Amino acid sequence: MSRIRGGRAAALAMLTAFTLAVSGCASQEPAAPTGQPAASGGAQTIKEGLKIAFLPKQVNNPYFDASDNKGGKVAVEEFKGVYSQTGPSEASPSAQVSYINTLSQQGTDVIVVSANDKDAICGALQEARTAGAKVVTYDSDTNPSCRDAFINQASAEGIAASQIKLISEAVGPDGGEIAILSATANATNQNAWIEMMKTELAKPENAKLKLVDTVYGDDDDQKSFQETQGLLAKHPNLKGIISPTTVGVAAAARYLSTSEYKGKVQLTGLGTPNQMREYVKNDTVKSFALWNPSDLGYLAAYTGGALASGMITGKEGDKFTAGKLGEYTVGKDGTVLLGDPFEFTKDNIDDFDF
Ligand code: RAM
Repeated sequence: MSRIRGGRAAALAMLTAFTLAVSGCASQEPAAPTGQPAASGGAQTIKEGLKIAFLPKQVNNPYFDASDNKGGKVAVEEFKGVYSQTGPSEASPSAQVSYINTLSQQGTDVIVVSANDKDAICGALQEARTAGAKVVTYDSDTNPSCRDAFINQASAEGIAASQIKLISEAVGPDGGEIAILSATANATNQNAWIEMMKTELAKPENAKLKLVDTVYGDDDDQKSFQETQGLLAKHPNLKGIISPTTVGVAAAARYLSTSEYKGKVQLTGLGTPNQMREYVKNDTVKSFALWNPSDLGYLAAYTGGALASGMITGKEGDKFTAGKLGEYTVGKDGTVLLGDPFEFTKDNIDDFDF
């Protein structure tokens, strides 16, 4: 967990700290030249010309713009592949199936996907793999049997501990009722984080916080806004809301900022600095967290390139170099861990632009 807080640190130190925080398990040694594998068997470099397609939960979400169009694209260009992003405009469970089928028919070498549902897209992904594609999940995993590797932004335990710590600090020592505003009800990442938050809340140090409701805004701005309104009407004693989705936390902040609850009901979650800046500055939100989404997309692209080039197979212990991020080792169940979440406050938010 990043303990780094802004305020006294100079902007440069903060950016360096953030880079280190999001690099997590990357080694501190200088990165090998682009596309060079770590010492292991198999191919030595990422093949040129690989078709690598990103399929986010939804397009037009600033979080996925950063992960895909800022991170993934840069990586694919570094190893001279062909980058694309495609996907549904709404984050619903089966909306991604037809996109997977099309990508497979187009002979895509690597499909990089954030799953709206861990099972609903499995059949389509298996067909794509049979047709020769490698599948990398990032952000939100599928069932592990349906993909070659999963790029995890941060551990579920780390994310949950950070979210509970932030709401606990915001609400204060008396604690009280809290609620969660999530994304879609089937999202693998959200459900893992919610389960871990319940585990955190069961710890004695969090005994004064009581989770009274969990609602779903479906990563839709309007629905998230209305669900926030509904929560406040239904729970007059609510002291805090956690929204571990960039869409949800921005919509909840917008609602709170002009309501009678501003400053009385606390809000934290996982947000992008550009979407949350206004609400941190006007004191609707004290702090929130996230990782660097463009590093997540960058790492996912390099992992896909290494898989499609035969440099790794996705088994535990496989090592590869992800360009500027350095060396990574595949962990249990084909998971590659990016790093720790980072906390944003009024003191450091202007150091970031994504
Ligand atoms: C939203 C999505 C995504 C999640 C981020 C924090 O953009 O729900 O899956 O990781 O928020």
